[in-house]
Amino acid sequence: MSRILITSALPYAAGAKHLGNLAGSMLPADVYARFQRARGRETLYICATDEHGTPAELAAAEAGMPVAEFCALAHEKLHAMGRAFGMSWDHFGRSSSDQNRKLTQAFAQQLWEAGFIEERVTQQVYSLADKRFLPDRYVIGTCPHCGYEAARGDQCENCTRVLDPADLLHPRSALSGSTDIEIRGSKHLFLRQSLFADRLRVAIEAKRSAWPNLVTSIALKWLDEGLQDRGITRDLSWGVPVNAADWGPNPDGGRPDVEGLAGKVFYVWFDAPIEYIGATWEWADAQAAAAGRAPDDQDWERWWREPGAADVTYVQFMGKDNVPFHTVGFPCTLMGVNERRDAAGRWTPASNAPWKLVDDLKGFNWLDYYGGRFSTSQKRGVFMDQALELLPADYWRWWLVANAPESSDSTFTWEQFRDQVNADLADVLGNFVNRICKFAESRFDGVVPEGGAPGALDEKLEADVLAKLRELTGHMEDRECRKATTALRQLWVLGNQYLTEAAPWTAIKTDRDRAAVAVRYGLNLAALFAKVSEPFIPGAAGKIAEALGEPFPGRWPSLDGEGVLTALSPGRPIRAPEVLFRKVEDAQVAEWRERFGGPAAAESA
Ligand code: B3M
Ligand code: ZN
Repeated sequence: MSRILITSALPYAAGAKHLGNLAGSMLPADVYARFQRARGRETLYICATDEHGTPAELAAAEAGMPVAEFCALAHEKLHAMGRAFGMSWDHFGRSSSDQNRKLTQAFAQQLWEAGFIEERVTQQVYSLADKRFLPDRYVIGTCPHCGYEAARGDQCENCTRVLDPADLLHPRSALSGSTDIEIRGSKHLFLRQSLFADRLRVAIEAKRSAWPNLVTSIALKWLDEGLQDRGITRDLSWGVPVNAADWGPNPDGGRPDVEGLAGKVFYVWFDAPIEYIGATWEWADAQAAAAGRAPDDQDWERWWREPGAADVTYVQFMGKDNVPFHTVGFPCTLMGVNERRDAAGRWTPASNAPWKLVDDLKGFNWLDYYGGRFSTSQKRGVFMDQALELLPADYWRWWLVANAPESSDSTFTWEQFRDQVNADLADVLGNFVNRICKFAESRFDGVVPEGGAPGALDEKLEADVLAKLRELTGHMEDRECRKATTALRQLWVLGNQYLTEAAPWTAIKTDRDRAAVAVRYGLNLAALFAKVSEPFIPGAAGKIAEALGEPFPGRWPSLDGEGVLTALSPGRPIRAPEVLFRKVEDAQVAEWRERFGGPAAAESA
């Protein structure tokens, strides 16, 4: 059986995240990780804060804090917030860790010595008012491709194109707003991505039927536009220092310009994906420390380096703006470290322990707020910390997965949120579990009843449940969020339908055995719901499991039909859980709409 390695895009250490950030990476990755663990697969779900580069520096400046201190605090906050939303990370690391610095510097050195990194003097935006270079997000201006006026120097948020600060029209400083800007030469390192274009195209074409269309089309568009070599260093002080003094000659005998590169750091998008590996190393070190053992590189390399990682399936989750960096940028780094290219353009392995490339990539569109963008600066939409003040995590998890922006953008409205969580969670799942458990408590002394033989209705339930369960499992394996929630909802509905038809409250008046069968099947169904709902709504699933005396989290039910509704043996004590889901009231919706901005706020966006 394969092992499953899961990463979700690393949130910038730049303050609170809105629900859209959660919906398009961390949450679906968590649902998938929980599912794979329940299936009995050895699973490792890794995430971290992305702490370098201009996003963190700008946020620290705004908070008036030294950047290292700001990042440490932001990491703690994001870690706590993620846990409160039920993120089952095996490790939540930091891209500023020693492990990541070592890996980033080692990779850069190998890429240089293999000839994949080149030095160039480039034209950088320099602010006379701020007396400094302005890389990436330090510059704001008009996107030369789509005309969006608030495009940042690293990427246009509107058309997702990756930019260079010098590309922007009407540039201004994000620090001072000054337009007193000039272009100055500065020495930088470039990753020669263009050498990888043909190989990348073959690799991405091969994934056309496996990856979402969104992902392959973004990646191929990038290649079609002609893959550019990418600057991987910046004139900043916060980041992984360029360690050129340690490097040997490149294949032409060239030495790096140590002086010209002094004081520079690697570009955040160079070191951030490497942190997927770095965080795995952090995890292994923490595991060893907790067990009182000496750290062993094998513990993390078995997830990341062939041949040990040959049985690992690596799955990445991210929003669409991150796709180019994961389909092109990071693979170039890893291919460059894994292989050599000779003067004739032939590729050969660079070592017998190549690093693992992504197997499956799940990309998401945007989640909007009343059709407009969530906006931190304009205080529009709901942020992770606020959401949990209003309602438990399960409500948000359910709605966000059920409405995941998979094939197109999707939009959050308080009205739809209310209607859907009330219908699915309170009326269907909560109501079913409550009815069956209460009835067993009052009429069967709070134990799983024995006696009676299953009839046609019960056998039909078993068959219907098994069919839906297979469907749900298939959608989960395929990481189809919406389809999976639809199948799960239909499974819950089967419970209420069964109870209505079997009507144990009527049967008990004349045929106690008949009622016993219905209650036994109903309780078993509730136990099954706890198992298969756990990836989505772990809080409520845990309460159901506890009420039924079931282990939690449990194993995903077997699909061969053996005992799908007979896990609870007669005589086992059970009790009704506390109310699983309170309904969201109209008055709450009105209040929250007011507080977080409703359609009007979105229109003015
Ligand atoms: N921090 C971008 C973002 O938060 C970035 C992802 C890094 S993944 C290696 O949108
Ligand atoms: Zn644009």
